[in-house]
Amino acid sequence: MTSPLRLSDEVATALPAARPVVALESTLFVHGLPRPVNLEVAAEIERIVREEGAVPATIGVVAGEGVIGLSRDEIERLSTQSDIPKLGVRDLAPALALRRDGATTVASTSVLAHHAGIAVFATGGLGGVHRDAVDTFDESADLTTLARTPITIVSAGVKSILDVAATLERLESLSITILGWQTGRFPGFYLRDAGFPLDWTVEEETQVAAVMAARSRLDLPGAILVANPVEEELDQAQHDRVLAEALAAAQREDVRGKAITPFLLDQFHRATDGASLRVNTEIIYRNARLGARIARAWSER
Ligand code: PSU
Ligand code: MN
Repeated sequence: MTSPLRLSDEVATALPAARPVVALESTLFVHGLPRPVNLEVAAEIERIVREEGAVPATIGVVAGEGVIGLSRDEIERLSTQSDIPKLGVRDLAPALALRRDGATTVASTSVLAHHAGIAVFATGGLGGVHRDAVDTFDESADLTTLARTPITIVSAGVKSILDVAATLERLESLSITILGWQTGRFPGFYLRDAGFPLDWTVEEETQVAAVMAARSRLDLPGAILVANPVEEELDQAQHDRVLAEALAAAQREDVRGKAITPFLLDQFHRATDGASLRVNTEIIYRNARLGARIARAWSER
């Protein structure tokens, strides 16, 4: 059977040579960031990964091909076209079969990256349990997918738009390892501390690589989440006010399903006059840098 994936030349050369590769997701810049900065950010993430001595593999679906290492033109195609679908894991097979374009989420990017043999993935914030999940059952497929996908993912915790306490409970039930990067507190994306302690803290990239090796020796099925807090957080009072407004707007406009995360992020970007966008891009850049360093530690071990 032929592989459903297409690797960029750079990635195809790096992987068999065990050189460091960092997977990056496309939903982040296609649905999570406004135009035209999304395109700049997508390019800057790759530049940072390269600066740290690793190969970037931005992942998405183009004309029915799962692409591991989108070209500049393909990133532009996904970032500027309207109506690019947000593809979860359940959408991958139809998108490939029907030869569509699509952006991949944390969940579907993890699956494709792992399939290609990539060990480290850097993103912004993980999806999780939504605040009204008791009524809506809205829990991101990021969680259940990471429970069965052995990849190491660098993220600034989960977005504070979610029910963080419930998300942490689910991460525990699903046996997803969490390592606080130089912190003992779980970060809340826009905020450095979402208000919950962590059991494990790591100080160095080599420690993360050692945890990855131990996980692999035990043949555990799940992901390792490296929780990397942002340095300059959003003003707490502004955060709480904008969040309350954004949640009310979502309810008023009856936004549901996979539209809710992009909707709330967009509300934040508008209501904070760019402040949340600055924090958001900073988070992504920091995670890309750390992801590249972890990928290096992993390949040098
Ligand atoms: N974090 C961000 N921006 C994003 C997302 C996360 O900073 O755009 C995206 C990721 O692709 C994540 C998805 O997998 O939101 C979660 O969506 P949902 O809640 O519908 O599962
Ligand atoms: Mn959802």
